[in-house]
Amino acid sequence: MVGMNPEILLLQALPPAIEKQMEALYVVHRLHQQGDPAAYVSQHCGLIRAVVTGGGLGIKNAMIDALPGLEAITLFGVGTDAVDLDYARERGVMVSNTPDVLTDDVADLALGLMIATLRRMGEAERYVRSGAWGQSPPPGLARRVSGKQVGIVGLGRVGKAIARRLQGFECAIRYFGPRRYDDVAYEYVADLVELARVSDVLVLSAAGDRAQGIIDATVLEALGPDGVLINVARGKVVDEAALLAALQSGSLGGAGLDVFADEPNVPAALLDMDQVVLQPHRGSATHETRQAMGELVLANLHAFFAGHSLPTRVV
Ligand code: 8YV
Repeated sequence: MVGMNPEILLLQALPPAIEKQMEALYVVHRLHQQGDPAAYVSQHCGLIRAVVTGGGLGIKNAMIDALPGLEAITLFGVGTDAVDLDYARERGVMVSNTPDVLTDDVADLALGLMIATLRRMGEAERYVRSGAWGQSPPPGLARRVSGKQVGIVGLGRVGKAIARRLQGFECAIRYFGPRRYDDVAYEYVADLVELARVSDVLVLSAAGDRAQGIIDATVLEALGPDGVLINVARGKVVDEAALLAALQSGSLGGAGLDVFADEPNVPAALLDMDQVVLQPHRGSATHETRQAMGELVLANLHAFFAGHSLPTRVV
C-alpha cells in the first residue's frame, strides 16, 4: 500500500531494543510467535522482501519458496551454514551476516570452556552447590591450562582470536584448515589426525558449512584419553555418536561443548558425564555483542531497502 513501511519477517527474537528500532522502520512480522507458521506465511507474507533469522537457525528452502517477494536474507549471526547459499543465489536472494562483532565473545567462550573442562569447574561447582563439601571428598585433581599443546581446527577470525588468547596462557599453538596462513607464527599441520595426536586440547572454530563431520572416531582416538575437545563451531562438525562413544569408553578425556548436532536436543548420555562442560549455544550471547549484531542487521536492512550495497553481504 502507498506509504506503508516495507514488510520484514523475523524467524526468531532479536534484542528488544533492536526490534523496537525495526518497528519504527518496517512492518515487522514475527513468525516465531505464530501458532501456525505455514498459515501465517500464506495469509500475511506475500509482500515480504526481507527475512531476518539467526545464524544457527537459518532458513529452509521451502520457506524461501513460500515468500514470493523475498529478495534478502539478513542473518543475525556469522555462520551461513543454515542457509542454502547456492539456492539463495539461484533465486536471486541476497544473504548477509554479522561477522567480526561476535569474534571476541566466541573466542572468550572457547577459552572459558577450555579452562572449565580442564579444571573440572562444572563438577566442582555441582559439588559445592550440593552441600557435599566437608561431607565427602572433593572431585579429583584437574589438569593445568597454561602451557598446553593446543590444536585449532579452523584458523578464521574466531580461530585467530582464540590463538591470541592462548598465547597469554603460553600454550603451544598449531592449526589445521583448508590452507596455510603465511602471516601467523603458529605451526600449520596439514593432517587433522596428526594435529589431534600432538595436541592436549583440540579447539573447533571451523565454519560449519565446510567442516561437517571432520571430527570422527579416528581424530578423537588420536586426541586420546588425556585429550579434551572444545567446540564453539557447529555441532555438525563432530560425529556426535563417535564423541559419545569416546567419552563413555574413556578413550577421550573430556569435552567442552557450546554446540550440538540437533539443538536444543542434547544427547542424554552427555548430561550425566562429569568430564564434560555443556553450554546452550551461547557463543555470541552477551548484551554487547547481540546489540552490535542487531545494529549490523539493521544496517544491512537499511542498505537493502535503500538500494545500496549490503555492508556484510555473503551472496
Ligand atoms: C548466532 C551463531 O549468534 O553467529 C552464529 O552463526 O552460531 C549463533 O551464535 C545465533 O544464531 C543468534 O541467534
